[in-house]
Amino acid sequence: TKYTVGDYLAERLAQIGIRHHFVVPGDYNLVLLDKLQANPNLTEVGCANELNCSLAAEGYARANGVSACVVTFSVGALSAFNGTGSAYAENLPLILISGSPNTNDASQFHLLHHTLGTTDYSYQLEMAKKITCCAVAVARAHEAPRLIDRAIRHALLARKPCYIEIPTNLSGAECVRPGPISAVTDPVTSDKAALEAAASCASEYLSGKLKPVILVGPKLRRAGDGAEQALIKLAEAMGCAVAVQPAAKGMFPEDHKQFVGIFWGTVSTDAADSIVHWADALLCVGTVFTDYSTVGWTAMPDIPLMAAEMDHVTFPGAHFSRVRLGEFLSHLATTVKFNNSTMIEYNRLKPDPVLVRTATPSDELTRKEISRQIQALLDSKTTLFVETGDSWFNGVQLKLPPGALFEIEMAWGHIGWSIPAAFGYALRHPDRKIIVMVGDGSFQVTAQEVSQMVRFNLPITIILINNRGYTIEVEIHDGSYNKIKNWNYALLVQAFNGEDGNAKGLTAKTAGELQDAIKAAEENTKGPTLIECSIDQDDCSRELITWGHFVAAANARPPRLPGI
Ligand code: TPP
Repeated sequence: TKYTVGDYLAERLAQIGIRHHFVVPGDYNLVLLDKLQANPNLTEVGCANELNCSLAAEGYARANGVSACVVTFSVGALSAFNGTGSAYAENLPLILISGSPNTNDASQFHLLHHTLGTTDYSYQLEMAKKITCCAVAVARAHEAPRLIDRAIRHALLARKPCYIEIPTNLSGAECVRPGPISAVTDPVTSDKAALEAAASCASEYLSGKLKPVILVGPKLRRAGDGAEQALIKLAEAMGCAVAVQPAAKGMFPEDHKQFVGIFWGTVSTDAADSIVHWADALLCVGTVFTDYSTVGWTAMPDIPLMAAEMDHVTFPGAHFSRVRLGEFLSHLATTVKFNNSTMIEYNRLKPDPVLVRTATPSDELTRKEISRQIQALLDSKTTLFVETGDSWFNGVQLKLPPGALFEIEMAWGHIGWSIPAAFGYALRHPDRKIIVMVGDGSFQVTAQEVSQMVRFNLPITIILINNRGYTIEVEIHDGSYNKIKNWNYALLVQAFNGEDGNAKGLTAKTAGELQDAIKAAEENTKGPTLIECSIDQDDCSRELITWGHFVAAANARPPRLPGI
């Protein structure tokens, strides 16, 4: 049988470690889907719509390091651009693949379905260029190997999404077999001289300071190349305090004696902000400073920063390109001087652990009691997904036991992300105990994807916190638009069962009901369990309110007009 463009793409996806590809079919991609299906190493995963499909692939990339999302032209791809944007912002190599019109149609000036009704079919590629690190459109079958390899290699190296467009009449067209996969996957290593220079510059800079602190950001894990392990070695060699940005929670072990909490300005945990602001040198490792992570710019550190990034390091007064993060951290660990002054200070000012009151079973359910019960659920096999909303603040305050993982989409911040993302993640890590904390408003955006959790028998626990509306937005800027229609969420997820599913929907209005529901969720090993937790509309975290006020103030800065 002949070897085709579709076979080539399938083989490359399998070779880079993709085991599941997320799809929504459409006539422009059907032949391609057949080819992908024919590869024994790939399992096709259908999604309810392309937004969810792209977010499921986004979650799969978190678990697997790389993912693929296959959609049809325009009606599919334009929706999948949203999850692709997330992958860009969150530094995840998601390969977006779209079918496209027959190659004869453009030159014949045909009008086609699923298009804008003009005869220009390049717009989707042009749009994709803005939200991926490499966008290619195959126009002739013999170009496919070169273009597919180029897009995938760019994505893997940059840790960003890429885009591959394949016309409907080319997926089955004849094509050569792939060459060695190392040409696509081999990492770029550091420039030796730049690495040496960067490490000695860093040691020298740090030795001239009295109070160094390490601040960890979300790009640490995304960098791969052993950077997380290397950071622990470096931290131990330095002996200093290690604070973690909220989007990097779990990337430095929370039971490590040098962990000083989540640095999130005035809403930090364990007083991490007091030690970060006391520092006279801040080694920022893969950090991302946004209006959200700096609490409306109120917590932007005001000393010069040393930034170690995925492929370069920048210090006050120096810059080194092509220095890989893992290699840099490992190298620096061997040259740096021990200085634990910030740990000594931190141990003096560290707040005492807060005693959490256990509610009695008949007590009305509160946010604090929900957190207390979720805390008890976390173990070394847990991955906790926290959705945009008060779930961010409640999730960030939980203590992660060794081995527990934490997922948050703080840069893109798409409400509804957690449901499809947790689904995609669970397919790759069926052995992990996956818990999702999500608000009612967010859940309404992507609720359909619970039906895939049912279809694939995934025992995900969804803690849906129903506070009757968009509370986080109430704190930033209130209006009638923050009220939403209430649903019967427990009944809804059971509707997804159809005739053969194992989804359970439960409700909890008291502490005892939540305890029972969690027990039932643990017993339901064949499908998802959603627990609708009803709490008072005004029951939200102090952190959300404080953060919301500062973010609102940053949003409301008046325009600065030049020179008038
Ligand atoms: N649309 C998208 C796709 N993403 C967004 N982040 C927003 C709109 C703006 N937004 C941010 S949070 C939020 C909205 C609409 C409400 C979240 O409400 P809910 O999930 O109920 O969480 P709560 O704040 O009540 O904890």
